[in-house]
Amino acid sequence: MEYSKQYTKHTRVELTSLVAAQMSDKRFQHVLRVETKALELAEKYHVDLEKASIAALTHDYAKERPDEEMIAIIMNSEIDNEIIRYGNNIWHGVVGSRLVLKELGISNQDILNAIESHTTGRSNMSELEKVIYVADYIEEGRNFPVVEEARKIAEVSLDEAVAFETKHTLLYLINNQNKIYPKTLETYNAWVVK
Ligand code: DGI
Ligand code: FE
Ligand code: FE
Repeated sequence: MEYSKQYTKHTRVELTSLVAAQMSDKRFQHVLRVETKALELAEKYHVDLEKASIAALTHDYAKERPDEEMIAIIMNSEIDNEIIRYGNNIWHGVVGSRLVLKELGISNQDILNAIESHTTGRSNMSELEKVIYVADYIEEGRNFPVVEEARKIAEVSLDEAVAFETKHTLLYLINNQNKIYPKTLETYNAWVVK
């Protein structure tokens, strides 16, 4: 894909190299599959393809940063320190959006919000945020029990796909007695409760 230079000074190929340098090849392959799925959803639901590509490529940018560095970034930012109790799964989107701004110079707020909310969702997600949230869940490399059902729903309704993912993520977390981040509940209340 040819980028317009509105959202990043880099070409797509340059951006993929910058992302690849941040992570294992296994995770980078996941990122490329998220981009493929995000472009598919963006086309279907009329979301900007360039923003979808950039957000997908950068969504896990911070995932492999050392815990100590992530904690230091959180402590030195306006982010509520309460998040420190939750671990990398919850940190990497929130810290990632800041690092993508600072290190890659990507400043479009919709893209940064999509990175920030990609793990937990939030109540007021834009169409781009929904695309990234869902693409990350259903990319072709995923193979958990309900993923086929999630893929089918995503072909019909982006909002229903957000609801399905949110409900099943919460069920999974509860079954495993994992700590629930308040934003995950906010997303459940906004998107799943009738
Ligand atoms: O980074 P990825 O592995 O591609 O995927 P992700 O960022 O969507 O999710 C990372 C993990 O975070 C996933 O196993 C589900 C988990 N997660 C989502 N919401 C919560 C959560 N973990 C906890 N403890 N609490 C949550 O509220
Ligand atoms: Fe992630
Ligand atoms: Fe991911």
